[in-house]
Amino acid sequence: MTVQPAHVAAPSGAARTVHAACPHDCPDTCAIRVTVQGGQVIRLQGDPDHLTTHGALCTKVSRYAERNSHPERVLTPLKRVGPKGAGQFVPVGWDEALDDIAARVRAIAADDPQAILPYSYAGTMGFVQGEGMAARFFHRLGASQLQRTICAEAGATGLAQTYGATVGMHVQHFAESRLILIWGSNSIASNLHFWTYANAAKRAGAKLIAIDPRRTETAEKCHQHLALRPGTDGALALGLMHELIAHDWLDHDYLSRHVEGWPELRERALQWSPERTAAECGLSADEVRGLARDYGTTAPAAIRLNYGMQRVHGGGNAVRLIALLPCLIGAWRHRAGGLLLSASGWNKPLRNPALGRADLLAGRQPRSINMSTIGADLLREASPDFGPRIQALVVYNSNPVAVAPQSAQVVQGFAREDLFTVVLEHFLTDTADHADYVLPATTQLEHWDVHASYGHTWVLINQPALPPRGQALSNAEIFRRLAARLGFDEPCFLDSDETLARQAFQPEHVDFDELCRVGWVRLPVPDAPFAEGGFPTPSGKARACAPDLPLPDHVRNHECAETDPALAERYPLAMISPPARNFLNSTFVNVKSLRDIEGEPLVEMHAEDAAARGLAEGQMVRVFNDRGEHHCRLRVNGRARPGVVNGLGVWWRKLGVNGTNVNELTHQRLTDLGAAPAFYDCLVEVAALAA
Ligand SMILES: Nc1nc2c(c(=O)[nH]1)N[C@H]1C(S)=C(S)[C@@H](COP(=O)(O)OP(=O)(O)OC[C@H]3O[C@@H](n4cnc5c(=O)[nH]c(N)nc54)[C@H](O)[C@@H]3O)O[C@H]1N2
Ligand SMILES: Nc1nc2c(c(=O)[nH]1)N[C@H]1C(S)=C(S)[C@@H](COP(=O)(O)OP(=O)(O)OC[C@H]3O[C@@H](n4cnc5c(=O)[nH]c(N)nc54)[C@H](O)[C@@H]3O)O[C@H]1N2
Ligand code: SF4
Ligand SMILES: [Mo]
Repeated sequence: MTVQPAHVAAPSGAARTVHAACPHDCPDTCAIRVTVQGGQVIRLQGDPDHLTTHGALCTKVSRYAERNSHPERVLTPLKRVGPKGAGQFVPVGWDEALDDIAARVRAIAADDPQAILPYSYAGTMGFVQGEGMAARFFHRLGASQLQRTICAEAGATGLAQTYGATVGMHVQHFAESRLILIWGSNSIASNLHFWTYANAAKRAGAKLIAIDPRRTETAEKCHQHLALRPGTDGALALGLMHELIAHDWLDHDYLSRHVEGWPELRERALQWSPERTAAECGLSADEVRGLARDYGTTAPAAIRLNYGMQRVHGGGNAVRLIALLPCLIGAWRHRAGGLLLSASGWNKPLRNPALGRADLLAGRQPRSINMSTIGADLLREASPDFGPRIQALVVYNSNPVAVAPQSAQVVQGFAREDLFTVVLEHFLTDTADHADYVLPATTQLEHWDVHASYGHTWVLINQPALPPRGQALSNAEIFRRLAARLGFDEPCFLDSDETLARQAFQPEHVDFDELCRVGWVRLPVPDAPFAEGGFPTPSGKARACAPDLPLPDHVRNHECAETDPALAERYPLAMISPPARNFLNSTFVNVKSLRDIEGEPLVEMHAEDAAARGLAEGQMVRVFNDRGEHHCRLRVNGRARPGVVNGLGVWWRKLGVNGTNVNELTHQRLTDLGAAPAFYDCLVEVAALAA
């Protein structure tokens, strides 16, 4: 039996509740209940019956109805009338917009379909409105492929090299840990439901230690905070190993049976005395020793690693080193010991290739463009190694003009008059402002979807609660209509959104009817998955090194005093730009009640650094380097460590004082593994802004 969407099945006047899922790029992937009456959402709450959601949503998504009914929602297709980037549009009908887009796409594809590039990320993490019908469309077209690296690829690659897949502990078992290292994660802001479990462990007597350059709201609530220099996590992991070896806090049995390459790793770690480690990390040698003692002598010990620490040159190697720590002490033997960075590898094997239909490439192998270098790539001319110049972009579920590194180049690329850009959106974002056509997309309350999580082990359904506002269509429907206009006559282009939802997972693993009835299906993952080894590597062992895998090492930032002293002379401050708590990347920046909590774009600085520059709390400053200049308010609020400034992201450029955000300052150099951006590996200087 299929559960009907509320707006279809509800007798007029009666309240009805549907199962929904939070669509955002957040490890918590909450289960939601939406109650609708008379075409209005009357209640939107975390599902009390879903274990990890336990009835609670974050502040942002509690305001989802406000975002949905926002007066600035795009409700009709819009066609550009002003200059590129000016955000001047007139409403047009769907037929006119889609006919014109199809004609432009057809003309470019006739020459070389690789001149067309899809650009999407995790505005919704849903399988249907993400790479469902869209993937079919671009595969059939033979468009360029997109390397989706902007968030997690350094860490995911490092984790998979070590364990064989992006897998780890169950989030709920952190409640039973005795020691939790919260490493590169502001959990209260960006992993709230993990924090609930960490807090339960704390109440039961566990020790919590935050490893983060910034004194976050999470670090404040831990027993200890180690404010290391950005990009030195690999060194810290090696220094911890040194102490674990020196004091013989090792699980020799686990190491010998379940780890490949331990002798080589041991040799390398022995080069990292507490003093050397401390000097590299900007910590004291006693802090390094104390952390190692806690980690080596407390069981079960768990690490909640998160992506904040891998947005630097050496992010991939650092994840490899940290992921080996639980193997040294045998922490994996207990279900409340080990490490969690990502759980997505538990659901990946259960996904259904019938959803994206890579077979529609029919033997073609289009080039692949890295989304993190979109600024540079939009400006590249045709060449034998690059291929054709990018002539058309179709953007959905992403806001690259705000979120991609080195905005000056990104904006210059999007402003090309000869580039044909289509943006599927809810709002006129910085990216939509640069479109030739903006197409109104449905929201999570208005469409079907299926979700898996990178922070827990359930699959969730999202049933539509409301009819689409205005003329909005789902992403899948927009690509379906474009496919019809381009004459793609394979039957898969007729599949409805609900059919796509059914196809997302292999039916023998996820029973769709149960998914609709209950709201979620739990994946069969063992409680303590690596208690007896059994990593999903060829040997079943965790891998430090192997003939095909070099030993991990500490890799310094692209931009730091040791790597580039001349640059550090001019720009002595390291800038990190982690998320603001009440935004989700650049989503929600236009929701007034949330923007009011965040206030305005700001940069946090240590009191000594402010004094050295004659700067005071609350004044307006320019943050600058060779790439650009960003104006914002200075906060001397005790959250920044010396030598590091924190520019909280990711604001809309057009709401910035000088029409910029922090990405005006970041660069497009990539990480050691995974070809990801190094957002938090960035030198700047700060000065007063002349009145
Ligand atoms: N409220 C909110 N929640 C979010 C998001 C959001 O924008 N807002 N974004 C979502 C997305 S897309 C993601 S990927 C995740 C991101 O969430 P996380 O994976 O937790 O990553 P970040 O928030 O980037 O950074 C986490 C912490 O790492 C610290 N950090 C920065 N550089 C370093 C370093 O070199 N070493 C160490 N040890 N720490 C460092 C930062 O100060 C920050 O406090 O959160 C998701 N959840
Ligand atoms: N300086 C700096 N830059 C960063 C980061 C940082 O920490 N610092 N974080 C990076 C990270 S981790 C990430 S993941 C990226 C995130 O970058 P993006 O994935 O681009 O995320 P958002 O900025 O949230 O933009 C998502 C857009 O998708 C739209 N959207 C949502 N649902 C739908 C839908 O169903 N259909 C359509 N058509 N549109 C929809 C939303 O309205 C929103 O405008 O940013 C990166 N950029
Ligand atoms: S953003 Fe994260 S914490 Fe908030 S509702 Fe969504 S999944 Fe839950
Ligand atoms: Mo992300």
